[in-house]
Amino acid sequence: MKKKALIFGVTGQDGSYLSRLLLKKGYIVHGVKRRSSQPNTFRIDDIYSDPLIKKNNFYLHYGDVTDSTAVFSVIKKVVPDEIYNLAAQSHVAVSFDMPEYTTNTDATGALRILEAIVRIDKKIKFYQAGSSEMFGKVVESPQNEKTPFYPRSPYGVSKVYAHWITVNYRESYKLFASNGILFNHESPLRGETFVTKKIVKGLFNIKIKKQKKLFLGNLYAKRDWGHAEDYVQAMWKILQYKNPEDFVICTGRQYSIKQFINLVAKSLKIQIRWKGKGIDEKAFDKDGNCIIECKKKYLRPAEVDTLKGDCSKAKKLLNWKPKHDIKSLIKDMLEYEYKSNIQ
Ligand code: NAP
Ligand code: F7E
Repeated sequence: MKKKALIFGVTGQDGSYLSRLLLKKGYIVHGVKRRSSQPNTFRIDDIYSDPLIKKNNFYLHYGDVTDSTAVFSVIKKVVPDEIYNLAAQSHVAVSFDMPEYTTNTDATGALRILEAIVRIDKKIKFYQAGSSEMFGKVVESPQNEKTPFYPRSPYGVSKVYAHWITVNYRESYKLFASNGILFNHESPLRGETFVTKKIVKGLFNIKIKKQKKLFLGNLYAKRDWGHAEDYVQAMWKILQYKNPEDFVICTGRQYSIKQFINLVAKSLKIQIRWKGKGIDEKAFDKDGNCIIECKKKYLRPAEVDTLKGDCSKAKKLLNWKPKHDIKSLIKDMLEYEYKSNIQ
């Protein structure tokens, strides 16, 4: 019998990579998408036309994790072997503007799914998409599964709730419920308002003279950036492990936003010169045109200054390690921009 997976958040970056991975592994994949006034399935539309993917293995259902009835109904209808909860208002800056909605989706959303599992079938395995944002104002470096949480945003706080409610349901009801604590992971399919995609797309457009300038916020935050393709492998491995446990997934390398910009500019053969300090720092091209400027509106009320993970546990117990590094991530993201622009 083929395994059945149900993905909440199927239309997002990770949802699309995970769908493809599970279909390749022979799963029947069900995904939950939200109703929107325009189609929001651009990241998964090609799955239907992929000749390597057999028909009748991929199904979409309407739903929303803020709606208990919808959550319960879809789980009751599909009764999957595995549920991946990737659904989230995932933008940290937006979570300061919409704290209540973020909590309802990112924190209580996980609870709604767990409650439905308890009532429908306790054998359903559950993956919760945890985040390095839970470490926030880090108390040690690098961060591992034992590092205490210190979230710095409504998003981070919501993810901490989702983490602990997952642990609590695992311990209370003996569910196979696991948390992946994933550090930033990017791809060509990353949402356009996240910093890596904004930089790659912005500098590419500047190179081809489609755009004059890129506006950013804090250039000195450091992140441990991986590739989504590697990280969805880890999600799957976490649910195949013999016990339900929590795992940090990361690369163990960190770069600042400014270093990331410099790497992308180098790949595009744009020579840049930095001038000024703080919010007045700017980047100029070789002709003296200002191509990057900082704007206060992109600064956050509280920032996560530095994140760097230690995934020794995942390496040892899951035999997982990232295939991509920062250079191959940037290469992949730039190739996508190139292909999108020559079509
Ligand atoms: P993403 O691209 O923003 O995708 C989020 C998905 O959740 C989308 O399909 C979105 O639907 C859906 N969604 C939002 N609100 C929902 C709701 N109320 N009910 C049902 N679905 C809802 O995020 P991602 O980068 O793929 O990340 C996947 C998960 O991992 C998220 O939970 C995120 O918080 C977490 N995470 C991400 C990273 C990272 O670096 N990417 C790191 C750690 C953890 P629409 O398409 O309709 O908006
Ligand atoms: O910001 C700085 C910003 O929005 C990274 C989500 O997937 O990863 C992601 O959260 C850094 C921050 O990602 C801009 O201040 C500068 O320090 O790309 P980001 P994030 O906040 O780290 C975690 C692990 C998740 O779980 C989240 O769901 O870049 N930054 N200038 C900027 N950030 C943005 N977005 N836009 C700027 O213009």
